[in-house]
Amino acid sequence: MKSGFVCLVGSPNVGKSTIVNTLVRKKVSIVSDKPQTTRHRINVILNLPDAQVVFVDTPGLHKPFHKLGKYLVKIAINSLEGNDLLLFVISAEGIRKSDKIVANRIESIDVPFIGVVNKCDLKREQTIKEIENMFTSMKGCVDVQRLSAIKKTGIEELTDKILNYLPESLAYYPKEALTDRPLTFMVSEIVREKIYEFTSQELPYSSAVMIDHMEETDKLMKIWATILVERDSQKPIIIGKGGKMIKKIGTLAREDVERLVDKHVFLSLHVKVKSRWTENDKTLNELFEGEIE
Ligand SMILES: Nc1nc2c(ncn2[C@@H]2O[C@H](COP(=O)(O)OP(=O)(O)O)[C@@H](O)[C@H]2O)c(=O)[nH]1
Ligand SMILES: [Mg+2]
Repeated sequence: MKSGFVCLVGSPNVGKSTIVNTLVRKKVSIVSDKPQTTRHRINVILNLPDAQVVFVDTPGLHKPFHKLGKYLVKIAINSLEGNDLLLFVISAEGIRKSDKIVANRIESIDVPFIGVVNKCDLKREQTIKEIENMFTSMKGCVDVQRLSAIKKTGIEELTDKILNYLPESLAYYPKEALTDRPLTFMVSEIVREKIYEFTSQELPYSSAVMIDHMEETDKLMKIWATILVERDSQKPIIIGKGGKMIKKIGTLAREDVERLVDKHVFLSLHVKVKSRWTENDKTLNELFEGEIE
């Protein structure tokens, strides 16, 4: 049996979380078109007949512009070492300055990596070749792979290549496990994904979701959660006209949670203003408990 940890690294928005979901064929890590959607490290588990691959999805590495951003970069950096393999992901849209910063990080540690060019459906042959050349010239590069996580091309080839670099080892998690995270975490992430989807500008970055209480019976799961925002003016946006927005967020989040837990879900959301929580160490420590050294 082969088993090991494979960490996805790259700039924000290159498609890391989408790749993880495609690799395990289930939506576990949240995705949006806005950078810095992934705030936490999450282990997403692929169980194969003779192997267990633990994918570590991280927030992207980027230049932090507020305290929350600094926490995200710390989580991404802390996640690099101690893996059996890295997947260094760059988008076929082109090499950005932040990709070069990531490259330096990767070369400074002693873990092999597969260079992944994602979004190849955009068909930028010249750029794709440039990215592949950059990968193969780097220290630690063991292979390259072209991918479209959206169109699901290159996924099987990538899985096979990954298995080549995993050590013989017993499984780290039970066979039926999909993630290392508790359900409370998954639910708050799903609600956050809907906020990212339906609100714009600074609102996604000003909000966080905390689970207040959960009750479970055989047929029903009841969840009460609070959406934190930073300013009074943001509360009516999340609630929407006549409560329309919060209803939409709640309904779609409930449906996703139902798919995840396979039972009926009751989800109650309420909104609370907590001024400048993105700069507040106490709140940040609570949100990122166990993820920051
Ligand atoms: N065209 C295209 N878009 C993609 C692909 N993979 C991801 N995306 C989009 O890129 C955006 C960022 O994806 P996400 O997985 O959240 O990126 P992350 O920040 O690196 O985790 C989303 O809008 C995705 O739908 C792909 O293969 N092709
Ligand atoms: Mg992500």
